[in-house]
Amino acid sequence: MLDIDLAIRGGTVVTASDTIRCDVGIKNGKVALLAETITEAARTIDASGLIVMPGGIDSHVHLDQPSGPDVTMADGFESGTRSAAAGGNTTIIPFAMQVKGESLRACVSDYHRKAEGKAYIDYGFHLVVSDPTPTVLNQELPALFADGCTSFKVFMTYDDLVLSDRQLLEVFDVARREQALVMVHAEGYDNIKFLTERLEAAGKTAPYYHGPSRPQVIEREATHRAISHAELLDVPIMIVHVSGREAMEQIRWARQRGLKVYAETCPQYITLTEDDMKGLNMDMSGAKYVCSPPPRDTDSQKAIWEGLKQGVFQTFSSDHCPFFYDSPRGKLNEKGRTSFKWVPNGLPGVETRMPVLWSEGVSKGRITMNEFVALTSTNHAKLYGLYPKKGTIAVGADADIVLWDPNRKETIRQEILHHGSDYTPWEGFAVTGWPVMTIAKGRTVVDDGKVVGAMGAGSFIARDKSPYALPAGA
Ligand code: DUC
Ligand code: ZN
Ligand code: ZN
Repeated sequence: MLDIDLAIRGGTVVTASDTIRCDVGIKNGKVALLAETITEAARTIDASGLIVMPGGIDSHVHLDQPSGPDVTMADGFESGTRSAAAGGNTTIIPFAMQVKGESLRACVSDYHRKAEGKAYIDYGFHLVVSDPTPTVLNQELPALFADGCTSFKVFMTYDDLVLSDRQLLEVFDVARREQALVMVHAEGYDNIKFLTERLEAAGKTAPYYHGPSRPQVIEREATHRAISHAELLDVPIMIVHVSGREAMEQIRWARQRGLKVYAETCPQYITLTEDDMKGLNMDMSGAKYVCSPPPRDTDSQKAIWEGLKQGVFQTFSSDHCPFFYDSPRGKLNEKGRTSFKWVPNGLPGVETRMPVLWSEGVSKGRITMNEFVALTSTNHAKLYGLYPKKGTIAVGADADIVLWDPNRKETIRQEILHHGSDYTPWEGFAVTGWPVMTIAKGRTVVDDGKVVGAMGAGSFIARDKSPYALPAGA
């Protein structure tokens, strides 16, 4: 006798590969039994009419990140994981961002302190390498990979983060040697700086001009450059937050050459356009939509959908990077009011990622339910060393599950969300399909919008080395 703690009964279980009518039995926080009917359990949840899916894994989230002297991030680990859980997620992977001149190890210890006892759901850390000193490259990175932070991000832009081509090669080389997965922010520093100065000289400083300061050609050039560096060293890379057709063409080209180039896109690139940054007649409200790369146009949205359907993208992440709008420490900081250049880049979206993709993708017939699970959960687990502990519903896996009502209609509004920001870019956006219960390690965290889980129940997950980070010629 198995002594099941919890049975989820009557639902349709959907994984990345299967759609099955069965009950799910949970014991000690893990899936213990899948059966046509489970009759005996200490507790039962009726999931009739609902879809039972692996909880979302959002592998691109920023929390409690240093954002310069004038700006504070709107979410730490408490509100960030609460909001994530309310949006159907059971794991997130935020970034531990090295500030230039700091030890990366000290930075990770600092993030452990920030997260300890605060999280409602499990979390890992990607590293951000902004200062690849010999100590970072030869000692700190290998030690941190061994501690379970098995992926890192590099930036090709931003004064405080940009790496030179030589530095990119140095860190790619370490990634290859250590089997770590590299995530690349592909936008070129000099190109953006050049256009920004031109725009400012012409008095074009409203938030709207954030878009023209970094057109697709800049993303395309950097994507190509990153791919070329990766080819030179035979190291797999993940191009994050791809915004449109031009970068996608580079990714397709790379794959045709046999290169291991993975790609991620985000809700902003299927639902927003650069016109959102105009706000109301070029007022500051366009700042709410300032993120990088910027949202493009409707043709780019069409391209991203092609990519989602054709497998160009492995992951659909939120790039949750939450700032306040109406705050002197947010989008409307004093300098931000003088130029788009000072408006912090990023949008809150960890809670709306899954409803937006379900509604626009599954409900509108563009992708299947199984593709939805792959894009929001399973592929994140596989790429980032969490599979099969997470990212699927199978015997032995963590009981990280979302119960989803495919027919529920909601209108996204700030007042129903659980994040720390004072706005959502999707205010008034109507969706069909909504998470009605989030279960993490067998415990209910969110029940119909109400947070019932315990702060601190989520823990740090040391991730395995990614099998997807093995060189093509290994
Ligand atoms: N890149 C991100 O990944 N998030 C927010 C800002 C940025 O440039
Ligand atoms: Zn980025
Ligand atoms: Zn990001």
